[in-house]
Amino acid sequence: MSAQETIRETITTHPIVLFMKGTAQFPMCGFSGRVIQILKACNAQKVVTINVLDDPEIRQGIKDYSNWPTIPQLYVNGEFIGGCDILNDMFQTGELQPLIAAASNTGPQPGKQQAQ
Ligand SMILES: N[C@@H](CCC(=O)N[C@@H](CS)C(=O)NCC(=O)O)C(=O)O
Repeated sequence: MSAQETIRETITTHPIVLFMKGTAQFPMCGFSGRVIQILKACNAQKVVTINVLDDPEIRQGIKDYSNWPTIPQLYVNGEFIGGCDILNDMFQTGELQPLIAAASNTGPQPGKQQAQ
């Protein structure tokens, strides 16, 4: 699977995906760490994080996919929302919270059987 296919599959399978440097537990960049803080403040659930430092093709591929030059990058329901500055602004204005709340309630529910 190409990097572009992997990215497309990941962001369409999971409602909230953050491409970042490091992990949620150990961010390796202040911008990525700030976005983790913002997502926690929004009480985001089911966040999938992708550490771009693990894979140079994903690191470049996500920039090509979104046509956005930097990491972190947040996707909600398959749509690129923004990087650290945009998310910070959206959080301050209160625009981000309902978006994250809605996405946190979408997708498969743990422990519940999917309809056949
Ligand atoms: N202003 C950016 C800050 C993020 C940023 O500047 N990221 C840099 C340094 S971590 C980056 O991704 N550089 C390209 C790279 O490392 O591949 C934002 O709002 O997200």
